[in-house]
Amino acid sequence: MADCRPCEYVMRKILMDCDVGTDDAIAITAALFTEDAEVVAVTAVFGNTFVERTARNALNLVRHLGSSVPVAVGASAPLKDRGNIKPDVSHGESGLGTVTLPDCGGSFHSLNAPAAIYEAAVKASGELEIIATAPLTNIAMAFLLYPELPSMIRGLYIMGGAIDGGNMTRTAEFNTWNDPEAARIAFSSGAPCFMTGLDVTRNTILNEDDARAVRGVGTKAALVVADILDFMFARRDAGGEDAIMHDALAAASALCPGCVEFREYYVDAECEGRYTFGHTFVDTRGRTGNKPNVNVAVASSLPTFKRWLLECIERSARV
Ligand SMILES: [Ca+2]
Repeated sequence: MADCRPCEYVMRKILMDCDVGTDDAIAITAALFTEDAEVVAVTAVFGNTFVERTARNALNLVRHLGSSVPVAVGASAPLKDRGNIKPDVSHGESGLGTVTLPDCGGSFHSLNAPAAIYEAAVKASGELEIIATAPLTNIAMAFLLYPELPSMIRGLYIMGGAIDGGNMTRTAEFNTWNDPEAARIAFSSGAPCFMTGLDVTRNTILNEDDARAVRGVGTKAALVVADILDFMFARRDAGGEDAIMHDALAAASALCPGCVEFREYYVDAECEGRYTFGHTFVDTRGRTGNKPNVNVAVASSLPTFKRWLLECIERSARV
């Protein structure tokens, strides 16, 4: 007789490490409403603005969207503090541009971010996947504090770096520039790393039609995302960055099959260098002889990304 038990349906376990952050907020919102994934923890770090604000923004966001996921506060400065860190003005003073979320007044996780990451990994029994859309300080601290942690993680999906170019300097992307030592630790940790860098995120730009489709869904999640997009359009019109979905594409690289194509390369972060500080060296020609350690995003599908994001937003009306 055939075994008629239904296949066991296992939700993926996701931890979001972020510096909320306009595009972080979109990434978190999409992840919360992704069909087969459960966000088990959010950890905050400095980056787009001070960690006190990124953590409060993350907490207000998830509570506003009806999630009880714990939010842990993390690092306020990079591993090697050179005193050169300042907030990224392109996300506004609050980190969320002109978007104001209700103050939930809630409290943070009793553990700090590195301990919360370890706790989540233990609970997930080898199934934890981390989407890191900020400087990698929390992740690196967790790896340093808990040496077995990299082997307990199923995937570490990073928004950061680039094969070519930068947005902080000519050669460095913002997140990696903010803590290259942390990026180096993550890349060399042995955890399965997936790096979605500027090479592909820069092609992931939403427009007014996309914002209208999102807003039309009418839920809290839809309105948050649409309001953030409107802020980005105003920023673009004032000469700033366009509505580039850096962080949401990194989330999609984990959560939306077929959205991002990866190729394995050896990657390291420049921690010194007069002109190349914070650059991610990607050995595309195999000249170093080092074994590939990172899956690097080399192509992405904008239509697939847009469809996924809208599906997540639409699902927010059903949950
Ligand atoms: Ca971010």
